[in-house]
Amino acid sequence: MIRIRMVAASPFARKCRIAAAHLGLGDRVIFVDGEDDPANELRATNPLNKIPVALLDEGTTLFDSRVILEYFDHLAGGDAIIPIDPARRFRALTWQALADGILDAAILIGYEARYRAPHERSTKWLAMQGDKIGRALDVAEKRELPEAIDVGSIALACALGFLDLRHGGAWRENHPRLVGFLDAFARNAPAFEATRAAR
Ligand SMILES: N[C@@H](CCC(=O)N[C@@H](CS)C(=O)NCC(=O)O)C(=O)O
Repeated sequence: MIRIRMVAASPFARKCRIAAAHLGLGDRVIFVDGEDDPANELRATNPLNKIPVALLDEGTTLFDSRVILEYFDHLAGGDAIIPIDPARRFRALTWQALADGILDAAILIGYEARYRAPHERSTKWLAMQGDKIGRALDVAEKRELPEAIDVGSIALACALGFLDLRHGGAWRENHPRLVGFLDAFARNAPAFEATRAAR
């Protein structure tokens, strides 16, 4: 059994939860919430102390979410959420990189508030992170959006879902095509709604 450390609100863990459900790996993967890993023993198997981290039966540790998704694709026989066809493959991987970049910036904005006292916070640095998100969303809005369920669409859906959860969904106003993408993704991948965090 593969054990994966997560918390409900983690968008990177959500990528893994959606992928596992979509690929029918539910009987091979257990997602362990923070409450069930109070001493962070599972989390500490990643020296970066980040989640998600996966612990395989034989003790092998896998991180980060991109590697875990690639492992799931391998378990599913390949060409499942990471296309083999080069054009589709590198398009999907680039969508994933863009979406993960949105998430990295969004999470750093949250950490600024969580880990720095008000007098230590840098508006310049926060603006820099916000600009990354804004530019990435504007570029995504103009591109041909992913239709299949793959690492690209899963990551993009999780990024937009996280902006809804932690950034008030402001992205929706000026990005109608991305709103359409997310609605379609939620219809096609029921695990998206099933993994929606309450807070
Ligand atoms: N590149 C990593 C990012 C993972 C990540 O940033 N996870 C956050 C939670 S959503 C975390 O563990 N942050 C704790 C930290 O940065 O120390 C991935 O794709 O899994």
